[in-house]
Amino acid sequence: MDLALRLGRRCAGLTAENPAVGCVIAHNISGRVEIVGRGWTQEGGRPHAERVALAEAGPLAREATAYVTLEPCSHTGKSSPCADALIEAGIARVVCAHPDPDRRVAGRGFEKLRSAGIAVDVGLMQERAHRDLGGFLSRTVRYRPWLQAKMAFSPDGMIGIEGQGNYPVTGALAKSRTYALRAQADAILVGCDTVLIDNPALTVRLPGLEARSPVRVVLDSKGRMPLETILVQTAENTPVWIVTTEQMPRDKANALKEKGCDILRVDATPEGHVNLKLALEAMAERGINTVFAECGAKLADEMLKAGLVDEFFLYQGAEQIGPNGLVALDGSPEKALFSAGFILEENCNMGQDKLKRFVRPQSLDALYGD
Ligand code: AOF
Ligand code: ZN
Repeated sequence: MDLALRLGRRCAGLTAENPAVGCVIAHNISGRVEIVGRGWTQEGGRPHAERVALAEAGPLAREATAYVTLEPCSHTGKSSPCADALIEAGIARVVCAHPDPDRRVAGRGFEKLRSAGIAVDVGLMQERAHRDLGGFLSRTVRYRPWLQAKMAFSPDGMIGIEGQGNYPVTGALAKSRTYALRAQADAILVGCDTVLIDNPALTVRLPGLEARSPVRVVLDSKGRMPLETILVQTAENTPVWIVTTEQMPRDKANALKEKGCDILRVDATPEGHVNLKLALEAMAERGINTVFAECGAKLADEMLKAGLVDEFFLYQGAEQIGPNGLVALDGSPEKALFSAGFILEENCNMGQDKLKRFVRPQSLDALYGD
């Protein structure tokens, strides 16, 4: 199952709206356990993991055990059910980490297998599967994506210097880690202020992973997004969605569409901002499971206050910025996170910098549904 989970992670960020599932088929050949098939959900979500593993195992799947990170599907969607494929291949036992809450499956996968005489065990390494499949579970159970937020702070609680654009709070290793996180998400999210100040590309610039840049989403309530930005200029290559409100003028929306951007309109808050919850729901409707938000001060504050952040990547640079710096989260991000109910889950050094990863246990619990 550990291997199946790792195989599943290979396609994180490539399968939405489908989950990134892993599958290992192991055969007991004269007392020696041998792996005869390995599979993971393919790019775009199909074929499913089980099909890939079964294809590799061929006739050796007969009497073998299949380890799958998610309940095999039982519905005829864009392909026939994986449960049927496992039965037809003669699998003797299925060990599964996590049930599938998708209404079309929801236990029927296990039922199908059991009524064909297959032994089914559920729950092995479930907690890890719960995290790995968090995005899919979140969209399926909560109708919104799993929201990861990222911010970089100096030791004195600043995120940059006014008027100095993209201020390098952290170094090269932190940047690589951010690229990797971008690659594993289904969408990157920023506020329009970040675009106006930094003019970012928001792509994955790691050797060999350039093609894994997910859709880039900008929250732009009033339609301030300039046409000359890198994002708009590259929208034909890597998609750009602009989430806005009725306040974006029609001609501005048309000009952005002409450049290849998609416009999603949602209701505004009484203050005239994009309603964040509705923005996330609109993204989920388009099949986005996991969102990686690269926050400026305003977006971080609003998202935390709305209780929408599930996981927080807090980068800490080595150098003080001093009294002229831009303060965010009152200059005490950890305090803000702890008081919002987050716990510290990972703490590592990246050269001179530190990365602390926080999660909200409440968010993980919510993925089980009612
Ligand atoms: C599996 N193995 O590798 C994945 C599964 O639209 P379809 O037909 O591809 O079905 C999508 C649903 O199938 C999805 O919502 C989830 O319930 C399940 N995904 N199931 O057996 C896999 N990716
Ligand atoms: Zn399937």
